[in-house]
Amino acid sequence: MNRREFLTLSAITALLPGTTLEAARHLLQMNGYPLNMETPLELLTDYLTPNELFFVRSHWIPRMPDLKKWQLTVDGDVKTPLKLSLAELKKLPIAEATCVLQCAGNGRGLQNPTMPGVQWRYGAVGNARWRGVRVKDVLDRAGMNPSAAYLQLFGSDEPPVKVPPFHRSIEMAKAMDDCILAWEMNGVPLPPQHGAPLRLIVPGWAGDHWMKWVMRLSASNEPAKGFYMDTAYRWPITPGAPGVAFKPEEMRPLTEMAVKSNITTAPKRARVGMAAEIRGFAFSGAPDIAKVEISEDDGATWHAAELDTRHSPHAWRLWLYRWTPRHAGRVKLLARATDSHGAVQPREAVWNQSGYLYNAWHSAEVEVTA
Ligand SMILES: Nc1nc2c(c(=O)[nH]1)N[C@H]1C(S)=C(S)[C@@H](COP(=O)(O)O)O[C@H]1N2
Ligand SMILES: [Mo]
Repeated sequence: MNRREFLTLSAITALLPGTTLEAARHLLQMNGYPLNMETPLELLTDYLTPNELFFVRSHWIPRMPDLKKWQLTVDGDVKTPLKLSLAELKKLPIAEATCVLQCAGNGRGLQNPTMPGVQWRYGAVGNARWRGVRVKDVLDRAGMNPSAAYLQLFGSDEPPVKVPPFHRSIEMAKAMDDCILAWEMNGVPLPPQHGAPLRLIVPGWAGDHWMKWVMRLSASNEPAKGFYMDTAYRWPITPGAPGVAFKPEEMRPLTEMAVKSNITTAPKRARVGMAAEIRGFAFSGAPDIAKVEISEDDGATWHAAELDTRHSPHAWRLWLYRWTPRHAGRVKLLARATDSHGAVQPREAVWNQSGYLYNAWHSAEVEVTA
């Protein structure tokens, strides 16, 4: 660990009361500033990802609000603008959901050709239980005007001078449908690096929508503008050959995640006739995973894995494949998931110049001996 990495880890542990340097060291620091850390894939074996292992993606430096003075502002195209303290929010009906949070750029570092941006591999993803209130219950108190088709989201983090702020909006229909403003993550108060005191949960949608450190919601008849809406987080309307650069108008805002499975556990070596366990997780933008399959012949034939009993719409599904190798040699095991809408994980990911939503088949190589 170099001095800069050590200082960053010290800063994280200072932010996180009760977390040891040891725990923070499990995360892989991607760059010194701002804070971007992914989880090693082989540690993503729990149904609920422990908070201290959960990846962190922050564009700019968080400004911790004074909790005594903190209020959520609800304004814009509403009948009654509101300011709500955390205590007032907690009096509304409680909402809970177990959902996957994945950075849109997870897997960017695996794209070919390569592109700039944080070189995430597999671990900018986790699954957590989020607790808070429905956005709908908050907005209903303010009374939306019918023209309010978008909800603009403002966090308290600030960019350095001359770089764009992380301003975002989401469609009002999605906000009202199933979004949650959460103050709890896996049964404990939302940790500072994950957006305390309040963050947005957007089930099924990529992480860029999950605004952290929310301090203001503003109803509007138009989406937010600026770099993080008009240039970043866009997806080609019609896919093109690898390497092609799309113009912003040839792309639309990225919303739902793509169906994906990863292998977290596989032996390096196995014996012919001896059972081995292959494990992993699968998720999609669709509400649930229908099946996960394994191939040992480069996708010619597939065999169903067992899905774990724990599941919930928009949570990930752990799976287990009991594999008994039949022949000696080097075997490449492939995993692919199919979601509840019938979308099947593809051999190759859809090319886009920002490397979003990488979901090509994942493989594990095993040396089988007689
Ligand atoms: N205010 C604010 N919210 C934010 C971000 C940010 O930089 N600022 N990053 C977003 C992105 S791109 C992702 S992937 C998720 C990451 O959430 P996590 O750090 O809790 O894992 O937060 C989102 N919310
Ligand atoms: Mo992200």
